[in-house]
Amino acid sequence: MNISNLQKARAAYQPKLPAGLRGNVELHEGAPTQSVGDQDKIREQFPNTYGLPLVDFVPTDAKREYEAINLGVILSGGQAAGGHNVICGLFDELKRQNPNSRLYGFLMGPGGLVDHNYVELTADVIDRYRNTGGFDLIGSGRTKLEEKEQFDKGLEICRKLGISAIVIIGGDDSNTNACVLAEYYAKINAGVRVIGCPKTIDGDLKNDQIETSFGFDTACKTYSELIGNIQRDANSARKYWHFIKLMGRSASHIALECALQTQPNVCIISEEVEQKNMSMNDIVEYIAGIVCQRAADGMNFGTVLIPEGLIEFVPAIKKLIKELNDALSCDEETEEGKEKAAMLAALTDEELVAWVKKSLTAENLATLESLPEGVQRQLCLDRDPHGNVQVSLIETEKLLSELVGKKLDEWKEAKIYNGKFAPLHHFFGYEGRCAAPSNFDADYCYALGTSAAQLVANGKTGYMAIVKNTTAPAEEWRAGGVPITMMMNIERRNGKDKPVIRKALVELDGAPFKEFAAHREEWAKGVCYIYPGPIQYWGPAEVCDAPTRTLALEQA
Ligand code: FBP
Repeated sequence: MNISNLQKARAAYQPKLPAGLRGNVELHEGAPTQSVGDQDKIREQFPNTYGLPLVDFVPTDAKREYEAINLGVILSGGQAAGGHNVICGLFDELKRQNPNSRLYGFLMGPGGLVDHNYVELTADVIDRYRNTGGFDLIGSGRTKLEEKEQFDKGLEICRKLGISAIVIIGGDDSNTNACVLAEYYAKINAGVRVIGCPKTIDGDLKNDQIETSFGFDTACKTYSELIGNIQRDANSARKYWHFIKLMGRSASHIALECALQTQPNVCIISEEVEQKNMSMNDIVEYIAGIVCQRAADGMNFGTVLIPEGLIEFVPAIKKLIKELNDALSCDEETEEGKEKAAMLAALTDEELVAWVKKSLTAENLATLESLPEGVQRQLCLDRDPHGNVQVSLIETEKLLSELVGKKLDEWKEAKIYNGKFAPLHHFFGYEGRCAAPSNFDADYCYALGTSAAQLVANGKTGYMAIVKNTTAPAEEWRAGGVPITMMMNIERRNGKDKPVIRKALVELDGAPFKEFAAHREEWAKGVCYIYPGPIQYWGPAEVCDAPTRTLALEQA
């Protein structure tokens, strides 16, 4: 196998395990739990997995015999650095407990369970993926495990392979589905337990029990390195404004963390835009104002960080998108819906744009027409498989710089501004999802995998593996499990009330945002850039093992 020197050296890295996960452990159970909201409804839908206690693992000298078991593992959704280490942790702990245990990987996400595509993960395979980024060991996918038929198909393959537990590594939706699957298997006494693991670079799967989702640390450090490099370039050439969009489907945690790591001139936080009911024009004027002020101080350069999900948080655009989704949706289970789908399919792009515009309210039409033509067309024409507007395809970084450019032209005419504005655009997303995991993610993920194996060995189902106290040295981290129902509430999704894990958006009264808000004016005016440099794997702990600023501020 062709591997880089770094990968070779990194393969030998032994992730640091918390004391509470080394060797034999004892499980301590807390009091019964409640869901975070809608307790009666959640209890009703999860009679077998509701109200379970929180559990902690503590080291013990007591000897314990473990039965050999077969376990299946699934990677679900977007890639996040450290996924392979979760699997390595699972594998090592399973084999430590009983060398006759076996680990199967379902291929290309949850679909692998339903379609019976799997591979046995043996030591020689596992060893090639230790401390590596990516999900290529078994692949990932976005099939949603929601239907009874899927659960039954999954059970067939579990029975065939003698699998008595499945670990699903995914984000909030995948873990919600893991809980539904756990409940179903418990209800029919299938003898298959289901455990989840908190993954997503977006950082929005966190709460009182989950300090952070894995992958966030590595992704933010990778983007921050790139932003730092760009800032140094900007400060050297002094002639470009860099508009940088950062991944994160909905919440702005990544943009906020990168701002804290690099101190850019501007960073927009979607949750603040929504709370202040800001229009696109408000955002544009805010950025243009900073460009203008810096120009007056002789600095025709700077950096602007933009979260990927921004435009869905601009209240007027949110309204417009809702109306667009309703106007273009076709319920193909009804005759009427089928006719509508056929009628829309027969229209040319031009006709479809005209049809959409005619069906909008005056207010939403005005919002649509305030946007550049290319974006208008994207909003009217690009649909995902569910018929929804594909907001993530909109190049918000270009949209904003174009609107800022126009505003500056107006201000130039009005003699308010007299600078040069040369924008450049970047989108950092896929660059960071599969980077070689930072020490934090490598250690955290290995501990999560070990913890998941312990939950299985202790007969738990409907739990997510957790590791807490993560701002302390890894030795002092505490591992355990949280019942997934504890994190649920009822939300309206696609017109239906559904039990889901609550998504964590940026809290405007939280310490990370407050820290950013306290400094942004100073960062806007000056050159306060920080250049974090690349992730380091060897060296002083404050360089190699430091958690994200978000985690440090939240846990302070
Ligand atoms: P998960 O929530 O599944 O971890 O994925 C997050 C994410 O990386 C988002 O940041 C991004 O918007 C999206 O996935 C991109 O999806 P895709 O990989 O399908 O292009």
